[in-house]
Amino acid sequence: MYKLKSFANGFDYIEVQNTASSAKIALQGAHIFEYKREREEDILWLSQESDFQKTKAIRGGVPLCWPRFGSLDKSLPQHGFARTMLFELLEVKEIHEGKTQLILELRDTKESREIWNFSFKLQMKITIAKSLTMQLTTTNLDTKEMFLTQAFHTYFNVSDISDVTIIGLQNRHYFDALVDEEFTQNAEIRFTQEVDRVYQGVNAAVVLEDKRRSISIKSSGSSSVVVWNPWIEKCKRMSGMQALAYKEFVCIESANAFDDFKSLKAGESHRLETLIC
Ligand code: TA6
Repeated sequence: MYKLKSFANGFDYIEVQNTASSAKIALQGAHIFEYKREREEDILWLSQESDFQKTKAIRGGVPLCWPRFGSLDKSLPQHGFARTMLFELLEVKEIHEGKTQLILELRDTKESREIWNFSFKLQMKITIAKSLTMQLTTTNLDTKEMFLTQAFHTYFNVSDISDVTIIGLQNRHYFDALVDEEFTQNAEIRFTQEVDRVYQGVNAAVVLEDKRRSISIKSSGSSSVVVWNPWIEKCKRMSGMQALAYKEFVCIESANAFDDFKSLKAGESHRLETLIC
């Protein structure tokens, strides 16, 4: 079952409910801001200060970083513009009683071409079941080559950040954005300070171990993963976050970031896919 709904301010979203799970997806940014499995806490964290204002990115859920991850390209907003643009809902398919698939699409507009002069098609396919599958396919409809970095900037709900371990990134090289230096990850990741890292050469599932559950994040079309928690001081400076919000989430972001960028010739496509289960 699914319903098209709007908040009082006209912010449109789709509510999905099936026998295995439920979800809410904003048309703006094709932004999944709720995903729950039957009889479980929300898998995704959503800030209590999220006010669902048009053209303002939702804090939490799965913001789409596209056509850039990060802020290296000063001609574009941090993490690109897709997360604040209105996608078109093309299709909702109830595959079976426990699996619902949605397809949303964004095409270039006069506004987008003013800040990023490309014709493109961006399609987000979301499968809501006892697992969550996200497929983001970029097609270069322009005549010139397209440089692309991107990420599913997923905020995972955790019992308490100090109870969290991230497994599967051992021995991977990473860029530490806090000190602009490269390191190698030795042990499993625990949190005792701000962490903002881009891991490269990732080709296996990453596991989020929390006190109450274990979540696997497996990607294809990607070999980079971003791990972020703002910790105490940065959290106080973050927009749309309460001061203690850092305790409640960790971002594990399947990406094409930094060295894992993609370059699409005219007519070429690339799909970034992530399975969360
Ligand atoms: O993915 C980590 C990061 O790049 C952090 O440096 C922090 O800026 C975070 O994204 C949130 O960015 P946003 O633009 O959503 O406030």
